Amino acid sequence: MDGLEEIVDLGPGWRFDFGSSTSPLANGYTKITDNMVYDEETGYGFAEAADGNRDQGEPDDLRRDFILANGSELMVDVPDGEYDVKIITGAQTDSNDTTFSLEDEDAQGGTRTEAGEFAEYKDTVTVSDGQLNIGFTGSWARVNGIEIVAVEDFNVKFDFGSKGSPTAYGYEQVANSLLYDSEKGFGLNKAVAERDRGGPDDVRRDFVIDGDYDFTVDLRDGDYLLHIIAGDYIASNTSTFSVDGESIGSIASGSGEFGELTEQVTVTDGQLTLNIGERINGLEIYYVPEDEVSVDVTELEGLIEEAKAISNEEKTFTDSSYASLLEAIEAAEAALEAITTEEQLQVEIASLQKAMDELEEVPEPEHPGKGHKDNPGKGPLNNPGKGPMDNLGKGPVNNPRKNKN
Ligand SMILES: [Ca+2]
Ligand SMILES: [Ca+2]
Ligand SMILES: [Ca+2]
Repeated sequence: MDGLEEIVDLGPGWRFDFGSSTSPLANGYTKITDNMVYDEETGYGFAEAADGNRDQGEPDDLRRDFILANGSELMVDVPDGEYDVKIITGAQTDSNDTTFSLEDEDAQGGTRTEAGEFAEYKDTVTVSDGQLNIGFTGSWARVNGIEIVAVEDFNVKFDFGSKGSPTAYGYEQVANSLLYDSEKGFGLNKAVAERDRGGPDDVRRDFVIDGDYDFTVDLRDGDYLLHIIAGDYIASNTSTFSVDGESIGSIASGSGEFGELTEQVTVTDGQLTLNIGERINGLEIYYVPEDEVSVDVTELEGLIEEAKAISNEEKTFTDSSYASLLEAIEAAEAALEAITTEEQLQVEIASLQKAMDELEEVPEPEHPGKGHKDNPGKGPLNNPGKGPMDNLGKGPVNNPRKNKN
């Protein structure tokens, strides 16, 4: 890239462009050369210097240059967690094969590519020792680029349009004739029309269009934010969008205007299918990690168990005070799932404790005869063996273990 070009922020993660110290660096990437040995300060590099590098001039800054990595190991310090790893390998003027392994797992890849072909291998790996280790073998083992992105930072961007128009940097191209196949992992359900208006930018200038069509992308199950861009530089437009048969909204725009729509959706079968009416220019998909509760709720859990162990089978407490306790337990259990701050936790604990403290005992009957009428044999005083304290394991209210989620 030249000195005037703006550095593109490709998002969280590690993106390495392999090559020589003088070959061009792909925008948004970090250079790794063949003799860059790991050091703790940078947190990445080869275990030992690799076999050399080449620059074949084409097809782009990332893939034109590579290092020869047969027998080499790349080390990258990362926080423990799950990572998507993408290995980009190939050569503009030679056939190629590259095999790799992540964290000493089984070798993968190795598909032979011919001159000008490039392979992109993707896998997900768990790192639990603070360092991602990638080993390479193969008669050539060229490494052109590597991308490492935490699963919680997953995102993918699509630029729709004509095959010949430019694809926005950092986006995957979806040409109007690109049909879904499982190897690629995304595509349309049928060929549709396209237009390229030449402006205002690479995402918006071109789009695909049809009255009713699907765009499908393979995704891990989970929640995602969809950010859709639609419009036309020279015409007004109304696009409608739905997922799993349910509308997620529409974008209406005047001539030369572009609208955007952001919606959260849930993927449960490994695939998102977006049904589209009319134009779509761009689509960005961001994974939404499950909210991790950062508050320690152990104290509230303990109090809930304690509260649930209080039985009113023997009518020890007034109906109204016991009903209040049951309500408080229910509220506390719902709060366990929703609490995000220490302050909320203390409010919930105080509220449940109050309901426990305010349990009101039924006064002793004035005439013992009343007890007889009701079946004295089961009364708490007459038959302690069947009293509430000995019955803890049986009723649902008395068995906190079965109610824990
Ligand atoms: Ca490791
Ligand atoms: Ca490269
Ligand atoms: Ca586009």
